[in-house]
Amino acid sequence: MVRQGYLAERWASDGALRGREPFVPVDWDTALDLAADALRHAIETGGNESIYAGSYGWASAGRFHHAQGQLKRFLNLVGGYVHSRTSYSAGAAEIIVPHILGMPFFSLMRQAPTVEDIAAHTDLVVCFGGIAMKNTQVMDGGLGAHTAEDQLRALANTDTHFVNVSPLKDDMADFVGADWWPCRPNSDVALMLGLAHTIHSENLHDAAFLATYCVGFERFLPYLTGESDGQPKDAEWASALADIPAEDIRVLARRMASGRTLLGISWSLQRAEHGEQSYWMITLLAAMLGQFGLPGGGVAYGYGSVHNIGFAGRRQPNFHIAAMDQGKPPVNRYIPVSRIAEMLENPGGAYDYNGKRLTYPDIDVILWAGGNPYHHHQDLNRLRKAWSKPGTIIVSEPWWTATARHADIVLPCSTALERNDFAAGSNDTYITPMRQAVKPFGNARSDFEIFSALAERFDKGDEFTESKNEMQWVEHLYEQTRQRADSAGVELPEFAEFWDGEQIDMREQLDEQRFALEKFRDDPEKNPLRTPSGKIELFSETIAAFDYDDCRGHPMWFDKQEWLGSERAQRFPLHLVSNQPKTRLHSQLDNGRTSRDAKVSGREIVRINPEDAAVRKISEGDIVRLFNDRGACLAAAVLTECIRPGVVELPTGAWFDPDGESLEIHGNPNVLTRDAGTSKLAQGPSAHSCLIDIEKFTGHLPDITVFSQPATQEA
Ligand SMILES: Nc1nc2c(c(=O)[nH]1)N[C@H]1C(S)=C(S)[C@@H](COP(=O)(O)OP(=O)(O)OC[C@H]3O[C@@H](n4cnc5c(=O)[nH]c(N)nc54)[C@H](O)[C@@H]3O)O[C@H]1N2
Ligand SMILES: Nc1nc2c(c(=O)[nH]1)N[C@H]1C(S)=C(S)[C@@H](COP(=O)(O)OP(=O)(O)OC[C@H]3O[C@@H](n4cnc5c(=O)[nH]c(N)nc54)[C@H](O)[C@@H]3O)O[C@H]1N2
Ligand SMILES: [Mo]
Repeated sequence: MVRQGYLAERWASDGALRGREPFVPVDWDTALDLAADALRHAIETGGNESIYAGSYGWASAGRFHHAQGQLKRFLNLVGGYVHSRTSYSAGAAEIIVPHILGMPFFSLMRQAPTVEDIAAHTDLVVCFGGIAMKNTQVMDGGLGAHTAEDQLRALANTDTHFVNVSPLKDDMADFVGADWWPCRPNSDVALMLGLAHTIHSENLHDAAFLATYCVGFERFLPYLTGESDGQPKDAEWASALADIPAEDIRVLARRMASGRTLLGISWSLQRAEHGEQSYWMITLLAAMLGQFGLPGGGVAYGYGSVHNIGFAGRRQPNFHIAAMDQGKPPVNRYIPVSRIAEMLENPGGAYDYNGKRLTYPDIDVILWAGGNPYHHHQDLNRLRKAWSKPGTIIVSEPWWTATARHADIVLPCSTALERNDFAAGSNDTYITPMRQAVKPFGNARSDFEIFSALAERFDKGDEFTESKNEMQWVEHLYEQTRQRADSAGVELPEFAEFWDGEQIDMREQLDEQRFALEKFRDDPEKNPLRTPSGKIELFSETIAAFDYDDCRGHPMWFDKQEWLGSERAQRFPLHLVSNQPKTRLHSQLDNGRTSRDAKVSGREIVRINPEDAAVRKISEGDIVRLFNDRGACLAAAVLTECIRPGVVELPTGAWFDPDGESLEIHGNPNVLTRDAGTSKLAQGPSAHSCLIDIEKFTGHLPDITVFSQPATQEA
């Protein structure tokens, strides 16, 4: 499908008509020729730096048909593209963690204290952001067995006590029997500081641990005590910010210091303004307790955010599962992934990022495969405007998502069910054959076929395919994996046997790992961390030297633009939690039955405390309008005591369905969320800092349009 105006005028056409003009069906050769022409034009006029293919998104499991992998391999063969760094999931953590703990965030979190260790050793688990069961059914690359609930149930049957620090009670399963601390969203750092203050003032901290394994506690201390700024960060101070009684904070602090304590922190805390601070501060708090590297102690970073953190145990693959080689990127230009709207708005504009001063490229072509920016990005009305600027937008998608609707050239891609492949999660012990279940629908092609055909148009077809077809590639990647496994002492069956069989569990063949922080604790001289000091950096000279006003040399509380304690709350008095949806993965299959059955009057559900509903005369099932100065959307109200007053929850993933310019009618929270970097350090997304108001919707309720095919016009 090609947008009508684009077919007539190519890149000279009006980009503001994206998503508003009919599509014209064309054959594959025409579509691919148009796409190749647009790329060639971009390369000739602005160079490969004018092609953006950051192409963020989850797509589908499968080692070979990895959408971005296919796209990037193709573009690297024709001179490269501007790519994206870090993720929407953990953008802030990915940058701060290497500074303070000297390892990549994703390695750190895979070494979270195990459920078995917690059951055997831990007295108290304090989880900031809970352990939301809804999130544990998911793992990048696919999950072999969904065991998190059973594991957590087993843990709940021990003497371990749980505290759920979250605006939502059901971020912790009922069967866990946790104490619920309904803190104000985004106040966690203040709460952690309050806990730290009690621990320090009552001399309950582990001074030996701080001296041996950490640097910089003494540089942080004057801030904690208030010596440096006149404000002690004591329990009273924390209580006023977090809305948790000061006495509870003191009692919990003492309890934390009296036994084995594990602190959990979900990723959501860093998807917020100054999101870096929560990860730094929890590290500091745990360092004061001195239990890093002890079984069931320290911090579980991202516990419960996806399945395999903590629930994966110590037996994890010690070799890499093979993937299609993406080649060497000829262009080394990138943006922090969530800065896309800003990049499109402001070519040449300068910005700070992790100690660097960078400028935004001038983008002429966007090429997207395997993601849905009209799902994942914040402030979608802003994105929509910025999205009108490039000359050409090409999207490979199986479905008529809002992103496909906002493209010039839509390349219909097959789904995982229509292809042959194999799956293996990133630290899972399973490898699973994915045999084609049905033939591709209509004229759909796989990304491999699409990018092979594009590569041919640049005389790179054979280089792209290496003269292998789908099944040959699948076998090739599996065999490569088998060899790597073999070198690591894991025996996998030959391809034919694997392909005809069920999924394979390697667990029994894998050794129990000893985690990096355990080895560090055993011998910090021999096994230093890869930080400048070799120790845990409670003060970072590196970060301090960046001289950022929104991220200093040690963790601290920053006032925020957007939370219940800010001035803005007088205009928009409700904090919006736009968390991950229960009934789908992001926006995927929102058009499917499971997701649609969970909606009310065809709209996504917004949960609201009965107090907040009563003031606004909102009743159960009412259609309501959520709004702020960035946008507005409709949703169906459900009243619940599970959410603290002043907070509402509208999960992500309802397909963006704008009615004109001012109202989204389906319940997509990203027309409301804030599109700003966490800080100059990480420039991560900050969706979880968002204020809104709600009112009963009394207008005529428009029909959902996003699940039907957009208008087409014959050529
Ligand atoms: N407000 C708010 N926004 C958020 C978040 C939040 O907490 N709050 N969370 C953020 C996070 S953590 C994430 S990870 C993002 C997720 O954002 P995305 O990963 O972009 O969301 P998905 O819906 O998984 O998009 C994947 C798309 O790929 C398509 N697809 C599937 N298989 C294939 C394939 O084989 N080939 C091609 N070409 N396409 C395929 C699917 O149909 C779907 O449209 O959202 C972010 N957005
Ligand atoms: N079912 C399902 N599971 C998923 C996904 C999905 O789309 N669907 N997506 C997966 C992906 S890509 C990711 S990145 C992970 C994300 O994992 P998380 O980031 O952990 O997920 P969220 O659901 O955004 O947030 C978890 C909870 O944190 C709470 N929370 C929000 N803000 C605050 C705060 O300021 N303070 C405190 N204390 N709590 C807060 C919210 O109540 C929310 O329910 O989930 C993964 N799991
Ligand atoms: Mo994510």
